[in-house]
Amino acid sequence: MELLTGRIVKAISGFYYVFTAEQRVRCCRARGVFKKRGISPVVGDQVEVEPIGANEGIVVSVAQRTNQLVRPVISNVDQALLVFALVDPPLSFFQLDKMIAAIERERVAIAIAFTKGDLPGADAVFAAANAIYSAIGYPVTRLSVKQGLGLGRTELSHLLADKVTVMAGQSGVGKSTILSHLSPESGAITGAVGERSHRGRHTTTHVELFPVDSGFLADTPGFSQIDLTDLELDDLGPLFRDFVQQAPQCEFRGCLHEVEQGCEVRVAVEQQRIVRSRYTHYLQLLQELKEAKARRYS
Ligand SMILES: Nc1nc2c(ncn2[C@@H]2O[C@H](COP(=O)(O)OP(=O)(O)OP(=O)(O)O)[C@@H](O)[C@H]2O)c(=O)[nH]1
Ligand SMILES: [Mg+2]
Ligand SMILES: [Zn+2]
Repeated sequence: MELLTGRIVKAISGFYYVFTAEQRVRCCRARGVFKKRGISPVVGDQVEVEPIGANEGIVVSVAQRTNQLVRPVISNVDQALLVFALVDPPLSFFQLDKMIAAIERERVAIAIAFTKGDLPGADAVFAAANAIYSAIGYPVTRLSVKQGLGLGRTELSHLLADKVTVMAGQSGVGKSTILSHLSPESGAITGAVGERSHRGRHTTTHVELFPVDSGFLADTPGFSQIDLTDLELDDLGPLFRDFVQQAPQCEFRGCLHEVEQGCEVRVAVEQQRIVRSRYTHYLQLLQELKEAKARRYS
């Protein structure tokens, strides 16, 4: 029998929903041999399916993964789309820098979408944010789902083409709105309080990929609860890409960029090659790490 290639888009209680080359979803079981070998297919896996009838099948092989995230459980992630509202809720540059560090830690590429570009006050916030993050090298887009801004072929769609993208962002920033716009069949609920309340015990790890153009997009509730406190102190700096770019010398000597003599990061901040808010947020996160360690060992 002819095998079909596909990607697992949803996994619930031993059922794998595979979006196949036929451009539709088949509900599949996994071949028993996986369990014996300790392989458990996950969302994002590229698989081969032996079709059964029109809508079902058996997963017979799983391709080697390029990466695998733990929270949420998903493999082969090409990029994270950090979704932050410009206003309502007001943009927190600290939360953004924290999330960037957390995703850098997973070695997943980052793009940033600033939403609610139609609301009063959005212009100035976007100008400030765009100046900072574009300069560091992160792709930045400005969206307004209300005005249909930024969602066209050349903008967000372009960023998502051919990639597996997971969205991360706080509640109420417009993630589900983006998803329902790009994938009306996703049935994403917007404006409602997220996943947690209305589903069963699968909610915290539940993640689903939706086909958008030639790629896949996931709305991930769990991704927003980021915790960096298990990092070693000197592993924080390298997660700030601008520090590494502007002050590579600091990396060699394990500098924490606090009070050290000859710290190149601090020189770069003074010379405005590193944005001061990024440095301030780094120090704030470093402080959080120190306090967490103190608690752990006390
Ligand atoms: N003015 C304006 N409102 C928006 C825009 N995008 C989303 N909203 C509104 O913001 C609210 C929250 O949007 P959601 O898409 O549900 O937010 P979410 O990120 O999915 O939130 P959670 O599911 O709780 O994590 C809704 O009332 C949307 O209508 C936008 O571009 N402009
Ligand atoms: Mg939502
Ligand atoms: Zn330094």
